[in-house]
Amino acid sequence: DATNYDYDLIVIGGGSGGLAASKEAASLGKKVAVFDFVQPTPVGTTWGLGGTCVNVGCIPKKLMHQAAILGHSLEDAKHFGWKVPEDVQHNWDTMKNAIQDHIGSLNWGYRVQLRDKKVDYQNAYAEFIDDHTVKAVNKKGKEVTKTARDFIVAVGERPRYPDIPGAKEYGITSDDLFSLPYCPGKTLLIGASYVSLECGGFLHGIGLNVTVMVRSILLRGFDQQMADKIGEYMEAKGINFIRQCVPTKIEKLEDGQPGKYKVYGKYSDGTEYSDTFNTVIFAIGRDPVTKTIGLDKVGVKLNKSGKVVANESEATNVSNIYAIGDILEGKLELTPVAIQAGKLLARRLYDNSKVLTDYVNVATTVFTPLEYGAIGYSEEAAIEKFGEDNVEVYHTNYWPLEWTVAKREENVCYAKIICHIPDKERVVGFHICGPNAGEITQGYALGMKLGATKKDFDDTIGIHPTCSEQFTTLNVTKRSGKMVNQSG
Ligand code: FAD
Ligand code: NA7
Repeated sequence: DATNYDYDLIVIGGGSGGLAASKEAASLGKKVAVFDFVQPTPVGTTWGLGGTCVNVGCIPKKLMHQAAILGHSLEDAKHFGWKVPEDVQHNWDTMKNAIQDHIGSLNWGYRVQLRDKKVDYQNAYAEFIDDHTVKAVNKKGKEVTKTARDFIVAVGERPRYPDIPGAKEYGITSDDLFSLPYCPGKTLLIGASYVSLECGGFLHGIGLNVTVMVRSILLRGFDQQMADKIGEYMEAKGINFIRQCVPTKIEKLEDGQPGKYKVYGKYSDGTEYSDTFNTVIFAIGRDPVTKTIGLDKVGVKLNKSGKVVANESEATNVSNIYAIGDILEGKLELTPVAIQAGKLLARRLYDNSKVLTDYVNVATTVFTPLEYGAIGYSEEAAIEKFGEDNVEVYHTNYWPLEWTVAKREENVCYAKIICHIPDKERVVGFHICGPNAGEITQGYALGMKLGATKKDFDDTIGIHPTCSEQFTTLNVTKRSGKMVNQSG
């Protein structure tokens, strides 16, 4: 109990995972504190309670994606009889302010929830002094020392900067983009992570000139056929891709020259690249912020990249210190994963639960202009795991009904499932490129969690006319080499 300590539980980090864990522990009658503090970005951006997802992740990015979709829908609308003015324009400030207002209401909501649940929230940066004590410093430099029996570390990650001249002075990251006080204009995104492609997608969708600089492949770790489809679609829509190229230097230009910054790069064949941009965004990966919080003092094991090494119960090698969310080694970096881990960990700690977070078959969606939803194995990972002969891939192109009258591209949208033949053709991978991919994929995630086979998919009667029904009628195997083009 907490008699010898200030709290039963101190949670470091008030993001997706930390808030879920602290609220659950408090609901179970424990005395809980959560420390959350946002270190400003190099250009000074900062934000409120709730972590990455709410402030600089999922929420603003999905809303900006929606802004881009609406623009696209205006084009479609003409074909459906709407008279749309020719000079439709987007206003960055209107969008940004509306989204920031919504985020502000979410920040406030989290504070209220913590207060209602009697969680002691402190807007202060915490670090370990020993395995039962943290020191926390607030914005004004005021320091407090607090003790607890248990600790959950949920400090998340922050964007990485390359080690090149001008990077931190002139570049920004997704941490700055969503609250940028001016329209970014002609923009270069560096990196081919989902963050880069999503931001590039919506910036282009609201009418900006966008370039993406790719070092090697798109979306490392994701199914590469799907990644290439996303890239082809973005390129066809007018986004520039600079491939096999890395940045080497950014310079600020004198007024009067086009753009504000000159970016230099080097292609893999050694030739030089340069162009001018109004905004340069690094999206080259994120690093866990675990190295400056005293974990070394208490002996919590980190791997080379600073991720916390923990077991299937999210327990670290120090018996009263746990870790959840993006900082966990080898786990998925997604908000619902962090929330589930936080909630279930609190129940195991304070309610005798034995239920572990199931990190398998978690569905995810990349909100690029052509959305991409996925569950389970990529095709290459399935082949590596089960062997090519044991894997059957069923696939089809499709043309959403809504796209026909709108005269959008045929045979761009694509659906495939990957089946493990010796296990009754159990579906081990699910992939879709097309509109509303997130909404479609979520439902099938339940099927896969319950162990659905190809036959189960076939036995399911579709909803007509939808895109999702493609999955109930898949009959062409990739192995057959048959055409999968469809019209209407
Ligand atoms: P965070 O939410 O990052 O919370 C950590 C908190 O701890 C932060 O508030 C941080 O400031 C604070 N902190 C750090 N150190 C200290 C300290 N020493 N003391 C006190 N406080 C500290 N996921 C999805 O599921 N869907 C999406 O669509 C999606 N889109 C994304 C888009 C972008 C651009 C990004 C960057 C991420 C996106 N994610 C998405 C990932 C998602 O945001 C993360 O997986 C999730 O926020 C992880 O939660 P967490 O609790 O581990 O960490
Ligand atoms: P990732 O997945 O780590 O991707 C980082 C991207 O940035 C990737 O395309 C890298 O190219 C690229 N990169 C990395 N360093 C550089 C430099 N120095 N210059 C240019 N390009 C660079 O990003 P996230 O951290 O956002 O993703 C986190 C998780 O989300 C990840 O586990 C995924 O499974 C899902 P590369 O491919 O290495 O050549």
